[in-house]
Amino acid sequence: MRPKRHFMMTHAITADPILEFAADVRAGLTKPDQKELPSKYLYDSVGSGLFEVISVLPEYGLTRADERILRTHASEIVDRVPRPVVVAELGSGSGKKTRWILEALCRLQHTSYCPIEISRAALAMCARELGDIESVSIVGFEREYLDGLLEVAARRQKHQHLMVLFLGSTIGNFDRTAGERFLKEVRRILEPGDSLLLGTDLLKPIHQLIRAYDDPLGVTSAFNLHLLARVNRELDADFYLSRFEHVGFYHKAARSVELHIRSRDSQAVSIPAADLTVSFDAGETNWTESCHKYASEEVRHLAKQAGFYCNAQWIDREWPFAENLLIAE
Ligand code: AVI
Repeated sequence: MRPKRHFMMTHAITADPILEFAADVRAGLTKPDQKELPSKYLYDSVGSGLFEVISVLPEYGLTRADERILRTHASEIVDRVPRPVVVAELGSGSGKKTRWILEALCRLQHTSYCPIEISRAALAMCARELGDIESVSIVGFEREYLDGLLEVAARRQKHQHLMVLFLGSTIGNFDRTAGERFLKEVRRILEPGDSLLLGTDLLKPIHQLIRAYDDPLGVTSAFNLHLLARVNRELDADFYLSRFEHVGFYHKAARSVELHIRSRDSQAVSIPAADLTVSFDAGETNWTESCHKYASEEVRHLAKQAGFYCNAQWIDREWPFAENLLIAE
């Protein structure tokens, strides 16, 4: 007999996404010092597909390390979490990695799982991926992270704890100050005893980091440059992709890999839907994403600053990556 699937989705009422995209592109490309295109726009269906490919590249060990820890330690992780518990995941993606946690938890209790995502397609994929787990009900929230989390927290019953999953080192795409601020916001929504399972990519040799973000096959380059193709498609712009190139370099002071798109020559690009013509000097770059790397003790300190204590840390041996179980104080 086919397992019964429980899936619901709540939609957000948002402003016109194209107008928002145009405003963000205009604001980013008119910055006086460093032009930028916000990294959140990398993750449309093309970008998310390319990121799935990045995550299986031999040079990019982050996702496999994350999965290895969750697969190996899921029972131990859920044993440490106060129950009964509702699970909320910030940026679930396809939901593949979450299976281990949900299966371990569903052996102990019926589990409500609430993926929070701005992408409706990712929520649907996540429901398909995880809907066959016995004793799970899935309610997807098409929301920004904190808005979605507020809603999940408001809906839980008095006796239920919350376990928040923030996997895959997405925290690393915030700069350190913004990351700490974000964790504090998450903590403010939680009650003492609630938990946060936080994935963080750890510091490693620079040559290894550079290869992970500038792979020889050029998938990360395609992932980065596709943002220009998206601006062309959605905002009627005329970026010639071959006149730009992907750059990934290590920023020592920030302890992050920075992704930029560099103009190969001096040129002007018109973006009618953003009411903008923008000039690039030869060699000038657009900053698109930063990927911060942490030391394991730094994560414990960060947790403390944000109002959590670090109950346990699991570190992968092959690819330095930590899964951190933080409990709200
Ligand atoms: C989504 N995030 C955790 C990835 C990272 O490694 O910071 C994004 C990425 N960008 C290029 N490659 C991977």
